[in-house]
Amino acid sequence: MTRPHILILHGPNLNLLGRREPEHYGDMDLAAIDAMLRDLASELGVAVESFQSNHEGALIDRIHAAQEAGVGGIVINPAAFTHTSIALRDALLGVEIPFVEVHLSNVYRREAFRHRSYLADAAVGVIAGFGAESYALALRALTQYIQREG
Ligand code: CA2
Repeated sequence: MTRPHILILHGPNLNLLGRREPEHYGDMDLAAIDAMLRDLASELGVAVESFQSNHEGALIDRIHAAQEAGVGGIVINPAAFTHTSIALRDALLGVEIPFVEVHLSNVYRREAFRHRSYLADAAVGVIAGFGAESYALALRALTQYIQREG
């Protein structure tokens, strides 16, 4: 059996991680998070690929390409698009790939506009507030979900 393939998507401004706002987002930069996820993926027996974009359309194109490539699951931190993007929601629903929504910060302890997600009710689950560990928890949980459901 081939290893399940999981796509990690990072939304806008996450390329700035590690440089500012460590009180919300921790001090790891995106390259370190992706490296941590690659190590975890080999432990879990899955393949991961990461992609970051500041552009809504580029993230949507990547989601469409994931379907063509037979990706089995998506871990996505949609960043600010969480709170604004019906287009991202439609893309994720359109490809029918199970996904987990991830946030570094606990968005429910922050401004009210961060409490609304256009994706959460369509996700397998949501993990928020554990910094970089949120991604690791999501990858573990999604791997188990795919193994169980697939
Ligand atoms: O907590 C999260 O992971 C967020 O998705 C991060 C988004 C924010 O808009 C969401 O409400 C919650 C912001 C990502 C921006 O990251 C930065 C990192 C360093 C410096 C500036 C921005």
